[in-house]
Amino acid sequence: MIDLVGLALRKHARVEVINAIGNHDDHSSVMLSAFMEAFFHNEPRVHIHAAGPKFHYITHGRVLLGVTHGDTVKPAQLGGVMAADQGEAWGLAEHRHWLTGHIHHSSKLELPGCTVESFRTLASRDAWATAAGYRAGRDMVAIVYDKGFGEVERYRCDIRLARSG
Ligand SMILES: [Mn+2]
Repeated sequence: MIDLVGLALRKHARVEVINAIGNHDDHSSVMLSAFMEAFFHNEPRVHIHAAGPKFHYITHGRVLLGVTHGDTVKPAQLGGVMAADQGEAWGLAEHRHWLTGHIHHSSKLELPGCTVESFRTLASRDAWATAAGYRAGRDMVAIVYDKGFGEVERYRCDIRLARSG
């Protein structure tokens, strides 16, 4: 994580980090954020979001992003959660997106006013997931949002590419 933030700082003026608590890391996400906050406490360009809240929001021009793991709220409810939590930002935004994990496969739901997208994981399947028939691929995604036009670019890094260093 330190290396990732260091790489991002070479390219960007400001870096925000969200370690969204999932259903398997109630404490390690909080610890990771506390450690990163301490590590970067002399770097004003880095903002580590407090790990406690279950829902995180970032406003970027007319873009409003919501981040949550996805284990506590059904995707169809997330539009209302964003509107309730971020009423003013919701009104000013034109592009509203939830970024979630939890189900470990790609999906995208278009709700009135926002989309809810889930992403794959880099982690390998455990015995339970294998036995349950889950076979989703492993990758990570970088998305570029224009302040006015919303998503303009998207990059996908396959697990094999990530490993090849
Ligand atoms: Mn999960």
